[in-house]
Amino acid sequence: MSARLLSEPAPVRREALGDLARSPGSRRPEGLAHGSRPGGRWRIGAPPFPRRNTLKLYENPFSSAALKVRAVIHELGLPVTLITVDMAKGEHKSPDFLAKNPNGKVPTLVEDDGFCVWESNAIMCYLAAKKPESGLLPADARGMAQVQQWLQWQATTFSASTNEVMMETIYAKLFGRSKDEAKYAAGMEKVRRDLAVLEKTLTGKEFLCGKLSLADFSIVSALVLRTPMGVDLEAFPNVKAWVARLEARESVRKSLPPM
Ligand SMILES: N[C@@H](CCC(=O)N[C@@H](CS)C(=O)NCC(=O)O)C(=O)O
Repeated sequence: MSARLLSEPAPVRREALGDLARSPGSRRPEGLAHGSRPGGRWRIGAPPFPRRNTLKLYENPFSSAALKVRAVIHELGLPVTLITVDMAKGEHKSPDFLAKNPNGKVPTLVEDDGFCVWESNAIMCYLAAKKPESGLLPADARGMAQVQQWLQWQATTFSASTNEVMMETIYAKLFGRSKDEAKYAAGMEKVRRDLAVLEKTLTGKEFLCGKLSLADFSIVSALVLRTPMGVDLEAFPNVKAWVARLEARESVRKSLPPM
């Protein structure tokens, strides 16, 4: 968690992530201001930034769980300091980080008074609650239940399917092992099953809950990596259009991993 780690990502991550890795000299996506002082930090949010940020997101640019939180931060225009956790160096298992999140996972949100939240969906809810007028997490019981339904579906169902596929593509490459075709095929079958659920839900709708909500950011985050995962959306036109709609948003574009 230092300036060096952010400006010079560990070579193993750059190499292993192949076409997702940023080339030397390429810049953080537009909108992520590079902190001028050391500390491995990027500040995001609507300028002008307050002199002192109270929110810090410990994350990694290549984490899909962190991507959704970054997108929501941009969408809400909250000033947050991003701190890159170098997972290749095991920083997420350091005593200092485990004190913030005993799971040793990113993303993790920390406030100046020491308040911590982990689990990306919980972090998004916490951030959206700071700006209820955004409507990303409706306050009415039914609206909230529908958004929560999709957040739970993402955490229990879609993340499991997409993780199986990521393990045999992105992570297999990262760890230098060959793809297990049987596991990949089994994972893809589950991803297609889940895409069919999304396809049906999105019939005649712009967003999963009608209006843009946390549900959209949570679920689309895994599909941003569809190309390296080998996921084809041609058979799911509603999903394809919904992904394009979200990827066209500035908040999502600014959150993409460095290419
Ligand atoms: N359910 C968690 C998943 C977090 C997660 O698995 N993060 C990965 C990066 S995408 C991680 O930190 N992995 C490190 C590890 O499991 O040791 C969330 O949504 O925040």
